[in-house]
Amino acid sequence: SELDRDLRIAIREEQFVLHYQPQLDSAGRVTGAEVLIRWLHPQRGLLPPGEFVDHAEKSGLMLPIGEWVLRQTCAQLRRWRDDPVLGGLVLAVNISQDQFRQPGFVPDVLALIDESGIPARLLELELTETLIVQDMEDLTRKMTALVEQGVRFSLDDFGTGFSSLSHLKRLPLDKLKIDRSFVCDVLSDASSETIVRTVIALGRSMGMTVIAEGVETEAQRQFLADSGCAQFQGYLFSQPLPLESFVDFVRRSR
Ligand code: G
Ligand code: G
Ligand code: MN
Ligand code: NA
Repeated sequence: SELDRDLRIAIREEQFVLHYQPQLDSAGRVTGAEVLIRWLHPQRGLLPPGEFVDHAEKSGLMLPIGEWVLRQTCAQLRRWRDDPVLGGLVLAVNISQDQFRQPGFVPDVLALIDESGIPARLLELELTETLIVQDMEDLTRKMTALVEQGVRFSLDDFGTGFSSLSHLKRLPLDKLKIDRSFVCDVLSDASSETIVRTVIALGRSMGMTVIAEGVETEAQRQFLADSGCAQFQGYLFSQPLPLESFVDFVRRSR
């Protein structure tokens, strides 16, 4: 298809850019960002992932794209390494199922970290529930190999899939991301409120950091903070930003 052909060109010519959505702690300090890809299409302009990620996953093209994202992220962490303000920021990268299931995933990630000379603890990999409910054996082995080197894992969109408590217990996860569908009506829907409180308590009791996604109002942030949520991400603070704007945002927040 046309999209397929254009994506292959995009990969070859590196027509992608990364945007960074700030993540903040309860004191309002930026702890890092989620890295989100956009396609700078020569005719159609800046395209969000919704326009191409599904297609790229179906046609296998998310593998080279995902590798590019990881490489760029490590390069960015390297550029910030010695900066007193930017040097400690954690960058979280979305990992697609196919990408994680590649036999070479672990050595590839470790090689990227090694080549770029960054502390592995600054790289966070976001996995989805769909990914973690399959082949626990392979999953645990790969995650453990990376965690032993310092890489961190978060579970994205938590609460929307079918992961169970035994998954959470067995996997070396550092962070739970409460899905924004619960956050958006946490103050208006009793069951969302219960889910949010329960997820926060669960994560904390298992030693995980809990982050709320899609925080749009101060009232939501306050409720989440009062319930013990440690980190926040959403339009209340910032949309995903181009690099320079993200750096400005971090410097202003200090
Ligand atoms: O950028 P936006 O806020 O529209 O992101 C939509 C979704 O696209 C995200 O929730 C995420 O799942 C997906 N996405 C964004 N960047 C990447 C990426 O680099 N790799 C993968 N696999 N998915 C991404
Ligand atoms: O990986 P994930 O699908 O969670 O990616 C985050 C997506 O959520 C991105 O598309 C981002 O633009 C979007 N997003 C981030 N913050 C908010 C928010 O506060 N409200 C809404 N509606 N969407 C958000
Ligand atoms: Mn994500
Ligand atoms: Na999400």
